[in-house]
Amino acid sequence: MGRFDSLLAAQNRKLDLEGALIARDRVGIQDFVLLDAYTSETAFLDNLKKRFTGDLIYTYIGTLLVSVNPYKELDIYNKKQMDIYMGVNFFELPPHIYALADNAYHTMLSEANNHFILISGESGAGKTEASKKILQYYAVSCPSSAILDTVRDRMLMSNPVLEAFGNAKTLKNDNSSRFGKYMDIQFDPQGDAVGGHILSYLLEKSRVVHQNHGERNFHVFYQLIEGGEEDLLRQLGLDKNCQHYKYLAQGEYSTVSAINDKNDWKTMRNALSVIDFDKADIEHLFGIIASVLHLGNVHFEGDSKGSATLLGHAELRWVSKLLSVNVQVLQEALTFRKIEAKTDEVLSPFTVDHAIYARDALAKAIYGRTFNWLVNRINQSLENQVWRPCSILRKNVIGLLDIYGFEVFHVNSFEQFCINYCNEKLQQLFIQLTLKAEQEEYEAEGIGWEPVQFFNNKIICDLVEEKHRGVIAVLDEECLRPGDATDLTFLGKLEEKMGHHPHFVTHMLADKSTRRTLERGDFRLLHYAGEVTYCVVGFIDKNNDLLYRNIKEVMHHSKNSIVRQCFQSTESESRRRPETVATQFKNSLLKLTEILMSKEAWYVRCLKSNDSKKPGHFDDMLVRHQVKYLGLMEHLRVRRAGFAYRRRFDVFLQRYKPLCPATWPHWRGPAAEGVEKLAQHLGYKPDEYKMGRTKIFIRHPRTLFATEDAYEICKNELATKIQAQYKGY
Ligand code: AOV
Ligand code: MG
Repeated sequence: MGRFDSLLAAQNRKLDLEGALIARDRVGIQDFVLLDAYTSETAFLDNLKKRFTGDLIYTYIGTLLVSVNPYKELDIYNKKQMDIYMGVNFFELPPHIYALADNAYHTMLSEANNHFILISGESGAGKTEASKKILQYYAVSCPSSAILDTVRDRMLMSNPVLEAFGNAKTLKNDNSSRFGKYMDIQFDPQGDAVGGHILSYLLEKSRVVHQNHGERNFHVFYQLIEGGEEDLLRQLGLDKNCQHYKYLAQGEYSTVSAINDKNDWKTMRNALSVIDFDKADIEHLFGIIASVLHLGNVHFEGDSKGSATLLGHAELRWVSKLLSVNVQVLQEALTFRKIEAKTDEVLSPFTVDHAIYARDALAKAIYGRTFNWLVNRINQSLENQVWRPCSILRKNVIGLLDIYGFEVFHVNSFEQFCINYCNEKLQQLFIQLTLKAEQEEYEAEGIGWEPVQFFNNKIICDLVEEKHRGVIAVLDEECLRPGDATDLTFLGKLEEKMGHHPHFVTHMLADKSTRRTLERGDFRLLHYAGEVTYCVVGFIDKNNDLLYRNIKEVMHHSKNSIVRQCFQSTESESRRRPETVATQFKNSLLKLTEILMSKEAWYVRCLKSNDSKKPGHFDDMLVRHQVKYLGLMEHLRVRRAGFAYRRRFDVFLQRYKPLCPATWPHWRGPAAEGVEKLAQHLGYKPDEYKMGRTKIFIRHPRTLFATEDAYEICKNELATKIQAQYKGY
């Protein structure tokens, strides 16, 4: 038995030692790569279901983690489990989100590079839960000290705060993320978590003023009403009944059995203190939340000329008190529009509809901007506060991406269009980094390869975002066109331009069978994850997101410091038209893609087990559909035929050359030949590895782990030898 074989045997013994855990995992196969009938979708689903039924929600495809939402608490997320997974190689234990987190962490440390974990899946599939588990793992398992504890606690506590302000109950998910979140966790070279930074993406702020039946506004409103202390509510002019507030009562669903607003309020309040919000910050923040509720109850009526006048003054007085703005000026801004004439400014009265529009626009703007302020404020508190000599050294990061998942409702609007476009982009990134790049590398390296066919959704991304031609460009053109642009003229332009695109359908172009379900005023996109019919009503307004200038001016003079920061003066004076919402979003996604492309990727693909949130129920059709559109079968085929590990010849040789007398201490020939000598000496079997043009490719991780173990032993032996030599002198 060669040295390598004995190491493999040792490795296997180690696996047996973990017998208890492995035995639990003997349900199904824990890595799809090892599945015999690996090309069969049915076998794939059988394995997934078998494991799910045994409460094993995680399965690997190589290093990709598939997770199926169990809709019940499993006893697998605790300190004991974290300890088991710490520092252990990927395939030595049953699949777990901790294993993925741990391997990303250790690779980051040993290779001193940046990583990100892309968590994807449709709405309610378990992305946010997964991202929280990963963050908890780092918080508990990374080395710690008093100062670092503070950073760690703040990172953890940023979650309840952002969820309170950015999550809401939808028909798909009781705790649905209504914003996108990318969080960098920064580590110093010793592996301590020293800081963090959050980027947030397009909050669905229309929810502040409107919710569909069965849905809720953002959690924080209900938390304040249900959990707020009597004194506080009195100061804010609120009473303890959500039904009294128009912005909360429309969805007719203020209580949800799975949510305890009272407890969540306590958690959120405590989190704000941990993140170091001072008394004034907190007072101003709650003042803003309450002012939005009061604003929703501000009503108007038409006078004899049809101009809007205020119906009752009490609500507006509360708004002006809480936002610290002059009540008359605010009233004027909500009922008149300031028009600039040649030398003068003229006030033109609003109709009731216009006044309601201005009121809602103000509520959305205050809330949306406060959310961005909150993210900035949290970022300040997560800034690296540790100063030690090594803090000026390079830091590495692990980025966590948790964004709103693909969603289809009965009626889909501009928000779903943005959310689904975002998912389309992430799918494109996944395809580029895995299916496409992987296969291109085999080709470039001259590794014999049977190409795997896959659906490339670039065609849909282009349909949405292409310059001058995409849906966003057409929408922007209509938004910026002076004159009579409406949602319907926008639709007309789409029909004209998108005409015969294979992923675009309109009422005009739909054949008879689809026209029945496609109303006038709708267009349909055939997304990678399924078709979605969008209703154009509101597209122009939401994309423009205009706020009247006099309202901005009022807010700019607020004495509430948060409001003032949110409405800077330069903006109210600026005459340049800001970028539209869709274009800003498109650009922010472009930047995100660049950030991610510069890092090494890890993937968690979350699947929704059923549509009714039923614990332990596995809906075959629903899961099959997700497996299909997420491209899991294609990924498996590439993984299965491919190689788990690759390294440049020179890098591989440099690390492992002590393992072979022919390459140690010096190898003077070409690196490729040295690697070949090494591989032969270590007893790699011919089908286990391939020599490319510049890299060695190794099929199974286990081969590499054994090599790595051999290297560790060898390094220790060498160190002992050198020490002994020194002693001899
Ligand atoms: P999402 O983030 O993917 O949807 P969540 O992570 O919020 O979905 O999960 C939805 C719900 O499923 C949670 O509130 C839990 O009740 C349950 N759940 C998810 N993962 C687990 C798990 N590992 N163990 C137990 N229960 C779980 V969205 O934000 O809507 O796209 O936009
Ligand atoms: Mg979420």
